[in-house]
Amino acid sequence: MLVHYLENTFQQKIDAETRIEPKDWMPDKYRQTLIRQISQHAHSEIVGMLPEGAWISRAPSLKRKQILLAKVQDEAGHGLYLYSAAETLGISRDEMIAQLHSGKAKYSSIFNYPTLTWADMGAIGWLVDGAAIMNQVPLCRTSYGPYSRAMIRVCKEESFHQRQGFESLLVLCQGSAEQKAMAQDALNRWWWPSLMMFGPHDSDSTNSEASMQWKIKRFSNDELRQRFVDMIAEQAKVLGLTLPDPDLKWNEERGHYDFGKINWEEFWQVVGGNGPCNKERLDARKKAWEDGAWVREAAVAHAEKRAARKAAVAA
Ligand code: FAQ
Repeated sequence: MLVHYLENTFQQKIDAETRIEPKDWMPDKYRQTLIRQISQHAHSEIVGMLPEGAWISRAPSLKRKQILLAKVQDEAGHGLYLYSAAETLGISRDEMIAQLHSGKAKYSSIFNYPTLTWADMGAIGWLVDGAAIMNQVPLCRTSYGPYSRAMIRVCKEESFHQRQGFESLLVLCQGSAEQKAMAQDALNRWWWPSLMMFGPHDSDSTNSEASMQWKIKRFSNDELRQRFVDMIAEQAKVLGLTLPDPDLKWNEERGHYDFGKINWEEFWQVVGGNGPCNKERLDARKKAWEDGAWVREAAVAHAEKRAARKAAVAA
């Protein structure tokens, strides 16, 4: 009876667009769904540093190196805000990291693809950050307060990321024939995986119904994917590049671009741990965690020493 009352009051708050805050009552499934989504989002930001991080030492100029360094640092910051937001729901950072390392928690499929050329840095900014913004701007209005507030800053930074990616590709596209071919090759490899970032079709999306009712998600996976295709198809014209999809065609009646079939078999293989770089990415994260153990130990020892000193002064 009481639970029924609490659930009704909770849904009324959601319907009235009142943000849910950490100390408010919430259904356990709402809490668990948020922990799942926010922690997976945080893991994606941290694992997402790896494909671009590999190019910092090989950037073609000081300017490009500075931009890439700043972008990769931003992704680290996003991961940290998101881990903090998830912690307000009662899970510890250590538990989340353990779930990533054991394979229990997912991270975005996109980061399991290799970065083969410099043009991939442009393609990631334009397409991957572009898809991230399309999905994350509505999350600024998500129903859980700490998540929605974290997303406001994240989206501002992602928008700079997308612009730098587009500009970097534009420079390549206006360069030599070889540079333009390199940009086209990067687009060919990143296009379909970018569409997969939005998740399975709505009919196969197991979490969507509850997440939409709770206003964690404001738009469905397919709606956001369609908006992304419509945006990128126009931007590709400015670059003079061709999207690798023979079925891409403006549909006057729908007012949207039609596009070809996504290879869902590939998507589920990558999500299941069998993508081109899954093992490499997880190994890199585990090694970073182990190599950083002394820093965490030193920080705890320092905090303990300070607390002991303060207690001694007070005594
Ligand atoms: N990869 O029922 P749904 C970034 C899983 S950050 C792997 O539709 P949901 C920044 C899903 O977890 C990119 N797994 O799930 C950056 C679920 O499995 P589960 C990350 C995926 O949660 C840029 C199952 O499939 N962004 O790019 C994927 O309602 C550049 C069924 O799916 C976010 O995390 C996938 N692509 O909708 C960094 C945004 N898609 O958990 C560096 C927040 C689905 O039940 C460089 N997250 N799955 O075991 C979301 O908006 C949602 O979680 C979705 C998925 C839309 C991703």
